[in-house]
Amino acid sequence: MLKLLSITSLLASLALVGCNPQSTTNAASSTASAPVASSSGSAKGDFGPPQGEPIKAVLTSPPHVPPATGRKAPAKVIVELEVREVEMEISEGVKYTFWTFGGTVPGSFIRVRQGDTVEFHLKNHPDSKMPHNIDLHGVTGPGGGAASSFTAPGHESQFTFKALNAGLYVYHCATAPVGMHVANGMYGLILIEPPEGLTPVDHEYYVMQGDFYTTGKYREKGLQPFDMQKAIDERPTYVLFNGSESALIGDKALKAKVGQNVRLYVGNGGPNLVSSFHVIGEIFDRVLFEGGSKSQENVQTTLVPAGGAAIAEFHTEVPGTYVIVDHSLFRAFNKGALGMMKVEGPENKAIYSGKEVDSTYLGDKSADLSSVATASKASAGGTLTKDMQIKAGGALFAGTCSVCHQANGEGLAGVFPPLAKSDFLSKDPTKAIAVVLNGLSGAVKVNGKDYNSVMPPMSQLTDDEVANILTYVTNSWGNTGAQISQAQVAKVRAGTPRPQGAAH
Ligand code: HEC
Ligand SMILES: [Cu+2]
Repeated sequence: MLKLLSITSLLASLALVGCNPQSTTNAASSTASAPVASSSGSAKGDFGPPQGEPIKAVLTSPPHVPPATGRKAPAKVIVELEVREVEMEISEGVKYTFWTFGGTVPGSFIRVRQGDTVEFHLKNHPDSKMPHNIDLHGVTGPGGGAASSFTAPGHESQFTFKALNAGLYVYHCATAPVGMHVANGMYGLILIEPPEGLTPVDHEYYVMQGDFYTTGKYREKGLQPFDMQKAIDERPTYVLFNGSESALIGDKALKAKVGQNVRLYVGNGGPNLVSSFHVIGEIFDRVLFEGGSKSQENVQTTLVPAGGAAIAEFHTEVPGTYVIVDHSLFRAFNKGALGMMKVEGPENKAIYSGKEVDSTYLGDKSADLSSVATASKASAGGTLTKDMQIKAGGALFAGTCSVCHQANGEGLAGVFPPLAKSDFLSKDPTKAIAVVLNGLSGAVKVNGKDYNSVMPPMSQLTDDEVANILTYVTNSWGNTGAQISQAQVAKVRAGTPRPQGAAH
């Protein structure tokens, strides 16, 4: 902590040295001569001592948000937050040991009013292995509470602060190594309502992005440990909303009806990446950017810095699935930064002609991937059957291959060759492994017809994913029925020289 502070002050003095001397003196003298009035700066949020009985804060798990405080006077608010280290699913069939504020990633949502006096209790569950603390960006004071809240397993600490500035603030653990505590999921949001409150809306939701670093590759099954080197290199395996690939997918999608107002409290825990937050098919009518008090209108994509937040509001006009992404798109489609909002209600053809186009953006996110996890588990336990492989492969094929080769395997005349009864495939099914891993280009003849196009490499797929997809393909649409194993795929992968960066 001390070390951190001294680095910060060193940086600050370096910055001053860099300034032109004239402006430095001016800045220094003006701060020195102007007395700090209670009506200026942060102190403007001090509305005097708390009134009435202390209130226990309602905390909610994502994607839910506590109700508006509805108060007109400052109160004493008691917040009790418990740190728990829990194993949870980060992706279908993939477990991760998260460190959490309140048992969820992101941590419990806290809502108070500007001028409130907050008595903060941080508990660390006795089963925890690590000490933790909390730095709330909404706190005025050293370390944002971190200095007063270092808490060993089985202990509790307490500090009090006055919420002087209104806004949406990130909180996070600041125990060394800080980056690791944050990467494990230790962040959340605290809303400090302005005194007049926020305009009522039909739905408020809590969505927070974070980047995660596992030793295994994306979607590699089993319990995955944290990878410190990947974190230092800023090469996340997952970029997620609300701590899991499926947090806002399918049944868990955010919901609204046509004609409603929706407010999203968007946070970014980082630890490394900045989010280009976007809802496909919506335009934010209003964004309180950076979680502050100023708003911008008609926004397509809003930047949410690591350790920052934004409040995004929009009105729903037409029904359908709206896909929530980090518009740094490889994160959305290859690292999990994708969620959904389902809007129900009558069509409005004057605004949009209708028809869902889910598959364009959703890929395998719209499929049920539980068969993939089942097959993977069986494979690890040595009980994998061909049937399990076919089921898992079918789910993956829908999201990975069907855009080109079509769901029925017929392809598209002159562009995408058929996989159904393909003589290329039936001659030697193992040749298809190399096609999937390395792609295919140049002239090929399939069932007597010429193709001269490009199939991109799909080396991002894991060995068992490729094995299952190909087993599905060879056992569908009247194909010959071969079974491809994970070991066969691994062998082809290892035996294929690939330029640096293309390989896995
Ligand atoms: C972006 C479109 C696209 C996607 C996605 C795609 N392919 Fe292909 N695939 C092609 C094209 C184009 C060719 C022919 C390449 C050429 O002309 O050289 C091809 C050729 C093939 C062939 C050899 C020819 C044949 O028809 O038997 C196989 C096998 C194959 N793809 C399997 C797959 C599998 C399995 C997946 C999913 C993991 C997949 N492809 C995903 C476009 C695609
Ligand atoms: Cu911690």
